[in-house]
Amino acid sequence: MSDAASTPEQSGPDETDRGDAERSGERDDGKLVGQGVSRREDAALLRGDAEFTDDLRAPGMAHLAFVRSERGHARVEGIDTEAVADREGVVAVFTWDDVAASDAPGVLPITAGPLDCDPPGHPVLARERVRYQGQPIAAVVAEDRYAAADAARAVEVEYDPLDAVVDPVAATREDAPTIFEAAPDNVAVTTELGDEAATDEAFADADRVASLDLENNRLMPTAMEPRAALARWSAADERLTVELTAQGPHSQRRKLSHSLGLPESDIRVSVPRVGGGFGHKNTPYPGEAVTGWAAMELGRPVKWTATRRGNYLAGNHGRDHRTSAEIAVDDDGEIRGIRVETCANTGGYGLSVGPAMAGNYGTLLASQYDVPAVYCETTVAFTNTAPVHSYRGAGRPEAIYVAERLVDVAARELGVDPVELRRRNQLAPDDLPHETPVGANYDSGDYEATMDEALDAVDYADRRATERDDEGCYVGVGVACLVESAGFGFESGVVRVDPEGGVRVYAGTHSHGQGHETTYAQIVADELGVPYDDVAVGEGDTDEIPQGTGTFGSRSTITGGNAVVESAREVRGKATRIAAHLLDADPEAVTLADGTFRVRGDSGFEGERGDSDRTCEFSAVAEAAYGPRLPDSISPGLEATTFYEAEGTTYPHGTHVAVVAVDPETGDIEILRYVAADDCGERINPTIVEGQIHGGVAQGIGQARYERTVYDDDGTLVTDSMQEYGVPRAFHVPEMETRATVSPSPRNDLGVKGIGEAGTIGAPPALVNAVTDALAPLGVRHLDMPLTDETVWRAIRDAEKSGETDD
Ligand code: MCN
Repeated sequence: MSDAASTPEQSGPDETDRGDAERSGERDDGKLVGQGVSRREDAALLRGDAEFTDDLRAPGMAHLAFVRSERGHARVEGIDTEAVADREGVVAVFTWDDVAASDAPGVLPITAGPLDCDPPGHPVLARERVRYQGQPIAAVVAEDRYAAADAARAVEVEYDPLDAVVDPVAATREDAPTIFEAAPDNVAVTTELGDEAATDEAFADADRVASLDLENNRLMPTAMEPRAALARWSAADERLTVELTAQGPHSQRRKLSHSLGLPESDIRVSVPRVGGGFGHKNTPYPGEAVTGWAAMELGRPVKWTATRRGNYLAGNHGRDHRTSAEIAVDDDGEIRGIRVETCANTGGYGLSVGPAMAGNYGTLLASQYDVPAVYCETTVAFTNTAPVHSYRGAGRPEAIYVAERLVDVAARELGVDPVELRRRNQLAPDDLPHETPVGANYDSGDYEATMDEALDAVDYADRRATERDDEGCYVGVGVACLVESAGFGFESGVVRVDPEGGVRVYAGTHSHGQGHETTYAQIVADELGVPYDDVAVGEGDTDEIPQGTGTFGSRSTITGGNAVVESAREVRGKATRIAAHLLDADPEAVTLADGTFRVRGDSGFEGERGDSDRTCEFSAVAEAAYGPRLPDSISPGLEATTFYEAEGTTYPHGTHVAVVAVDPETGDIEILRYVAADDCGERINPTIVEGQIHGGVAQGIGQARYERTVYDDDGTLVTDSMQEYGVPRAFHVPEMETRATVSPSPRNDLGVKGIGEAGTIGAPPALVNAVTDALAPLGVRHLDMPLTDETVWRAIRDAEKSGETDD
């Protein structure tokens, strides 16, 4: 099989009688990699034994609560802390003046590349001005969390309100209030990708142009566990330890170091179990920095846990794009070009979002197609809303939504089937690797074969033939093809064997629900030739792990997985040399399987497996590695550290198909079928891969159907609780089926690509394409997400009314 070839595997309701192994497409080569091994982390989670940050306690611990801005944009004229400072149980009340009087810079770093302006960073407590509702103004530390919360509520803040702007397009208009003096037009940065002149030419030459204005709705990440930190200062060691909930301990340590003015070596960050991150725990926040700073100031442990409202107000939000997009096509269906102009909201201080999002965003606008000319201009605007940063997909769902909606609209205008238009333009396996006009370089895959997997599963042709079901509901089928990028940056992987033969694996990534403890153990057990149960996996402690980048962008398996496999290979090589020494054999003749070294057939006696009777256990080799009997040529110890960087980005792909029935009376959408066919290269654990797709699709359904973040014109968050914000519940998520093709990536040894974000990328365009397909007979061309019952009902009513008028 060539690198680009694909092998279909399938699972789903119609496969349940085929047994678990076959159902999840497992390999049958005796290796753990490829098996749907049950997640070892789940037992503790299910029993309630797992420890999250808020479960941690420290002797003498005090509790911190924030006084948050109730205004979207205002000057802070005064903070009256006197009334609460003497309250029983209150230990201290801090404002920016206290931070400024200390050695700490107290400002969160700007983490991304160049902006078009140079605004100040995000102060950990407000300096004179607040730029979004929820921005921390003061911190109250008390003996218990209730006293802290009550006192924080009692602190009086005097504001001088300023005009606010919450919409990114409005923020760039001349009459908009200025948020940072350094950016008078509120533009953080504009980016361009692709060749504008070549794209204009392609549009001029094309037979037709279809255009679409759309909004990618703002989302509020809703991890079960809100953000939290416990900080301890050791006066003896002059060292700060911060336990917190995050996606990458080392990047958190770096950011704490910047804002607290402490060298990284004086900070230990340790991340216990994390109850979901979804991208929003990968960025620095005032909460963690102030908790660390307060622990240093007070010389006692301080804990802070965000409330749900605090998390919604001041945690990063996601998406929030306004886009005008065009696609140029010839009458025979050939796509000639894509032109996109996007205004992205970066909120009050979301300084790292713009360039990062434009990077993940513009580069994927060609989706799976051979598009000769693509041009994308992105304007990133400051507004008086919470910072906007990465949320599962981080630019990729926004890009694929634009591309896949455009293809559907073009198909409608050409009068061709949307699948046929996709087929006509999809890149073939032989076209790969392929560099797109916007700088992506796709590695491998058979896009059409993966699409056919999904289409076959829903009997596409039959579905297309049905316009209304027996109850009069409009039936629609939506197809979304996706390609995404995964595998950025370096990662560290350590494999350490203790003198008794136990294997401990460390990586700089951090699982917050993805199951690395299981999948890294599968990889290392295979590579070392030791039992799976002998391999333990640790992530999350900067004192244990040399350096790391973290878990985001579906990068961990590609970077962390390949880092640990390289270390395991090195350890195995050394262990084999030690075994050869113990067995008095040539290392070339020594094999390792199931934790036992054997000398291959030179002793006269051949065992059943063709091996000799000269054996030694892995544990004996481990003991010898730390003992006195090693020859001079072998150094003591049995461990290896790898800093791995992939040869290039990988590009997972897939096709998601939704079949829906829309009730014309209520606007309700029933998802009749949802099929996700994805290709993430070699799968380490097909069951975990399937779980990742399920979770992502559930979140994608949330975006497409329910989640709408609403600010009023003053910058007050209206949807500040789960009563107002439509997080999907279990009964909103339909049964879904997964199919898989396997096109190994040629860009890393394991042949893997990422899978953590495919669901959030595929689901929104599949669902919106399905609903607009269902309502096409009424003349509905496009609807912005979320497609709530009301949105759909109004669209049907409006269409019916204009139909009546036309008649
Ligand atoms: N995997 C595999 N074979 C592959 C690819 C992945 O078996 N070819 C497995 C991995 O070994 C890992 C899991 O699937 O156990 C996800 O791997 P990967 O795609 O490498 O993604 P990451 O581990 O880097 O996770 C990041 C990704 C992102 S960006 C978000 S956001 C996200 C997500 O994963 N947030 C999550 N999945 C989440 N799942 C849970 N439960 N909670 C979150 O917050």
